[in-house]
Amino acid sequence: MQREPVVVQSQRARARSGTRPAHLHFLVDDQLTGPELRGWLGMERVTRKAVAVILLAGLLLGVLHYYTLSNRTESLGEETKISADSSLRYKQPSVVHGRTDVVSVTPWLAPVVWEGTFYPVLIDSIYQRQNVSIAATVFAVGKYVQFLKNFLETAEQFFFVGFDVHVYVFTDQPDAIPDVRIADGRQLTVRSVPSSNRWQEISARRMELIQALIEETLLAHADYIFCLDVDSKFHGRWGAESLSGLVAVLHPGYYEDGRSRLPYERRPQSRAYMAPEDGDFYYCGGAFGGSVQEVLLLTQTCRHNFEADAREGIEAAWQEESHLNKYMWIHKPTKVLSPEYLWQDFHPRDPKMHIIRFSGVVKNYADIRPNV
Ligand code: UD2
Repeated sequence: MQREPVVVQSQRARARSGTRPAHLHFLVDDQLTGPELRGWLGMERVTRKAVAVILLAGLLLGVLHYYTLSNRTESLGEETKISADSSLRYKQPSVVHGRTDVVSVTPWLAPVVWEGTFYPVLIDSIYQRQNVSIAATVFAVGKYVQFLKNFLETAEQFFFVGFDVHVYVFTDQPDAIPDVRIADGRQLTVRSVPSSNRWQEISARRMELIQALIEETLLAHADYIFCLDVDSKFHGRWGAESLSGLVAVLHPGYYEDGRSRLPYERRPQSRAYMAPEDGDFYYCGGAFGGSVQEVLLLTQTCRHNFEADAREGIEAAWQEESHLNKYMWIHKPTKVLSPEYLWQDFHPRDPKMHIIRFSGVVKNYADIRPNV
């Protein structure tokens, strides 16, 4: 009897066409004999093995995936337990009620920090979980050492209480540093700096010395830094609500003024020049900060521009404060602190300041500065 034509393609033909007829099984079972059939039966065995291996691998992957997911859910459960800690039981926040007498966000969406815009316990717990360390610099050169005791004692009471804080005092009189009790977890380091017969130079050189401190030490040992005037004292909490990448403080003398009244450097020859149509706010040189990386960039730039100006015989109206304001105009601060964070004692109290956290003491410039 003539054999029925075999409908099955040869292996080579299949490889070429890349297809396999759907009815192949029937044809192989019913009609193939000899080497072709053995070949196909061999192939079938290989195919079955391959399918079994794929199924097994799929099963293993499924089991693995299941365990990974359940582990992740368990660790999320742990986090949920932590966030339910009693330190996080606080009044429900509202998005429709809040302070209406002040603005609490800039046009570039950086928070402006005022009393009543944050929950201290909540914000502290967020940063405490990150184990952040905070450095603070303060300069006490010449007669300004007299302000150190008050500054350091009140910092112990109000500045980042409960955090890892390291205060760096820069002075030309290391022996005159007052003996102040420092709490556990806090440190104080004294660094010697040269004196100067010009207060402008003492004030402005802070940028260079802070830059060196960050490069030599802080990049490896601190997360955030605040640079503060020594002729000041703390009166209220200054804590984790002030932390951010680049932090500027609104100057207490100009926060309600229009651009034309802000004491920016107005001479185009200076690198601190601000045109009449430039400027957001006027920030003070007596308090600024942020992450050590951001403050490093700020100090490098301000120092470079101050020194380049000096080589061309120009000193900006308010020395490094003018350069700081130019910097903050170009690189917007990521958080702005209200004048609660640097008030001046000679100003009458403004009812918008629900609290004064830090303020400059009244001083007689003629008595304490090396020059007028
Ligand atoms: C403003 C700024 C200040 C700085 C200055 C312009 C505020 C509140 N203050 O303050 O930061 O930008 O304008 O340069 O924004 N110092 C000494 N010994 C001296 C002189 C100064 O240690 O003989 C240090 C000290 O830490 C002092 C700081 O430099 O706090 C600023 O000097 P200032 O307080 O005399 O400057 P002032 O009041 O004009």
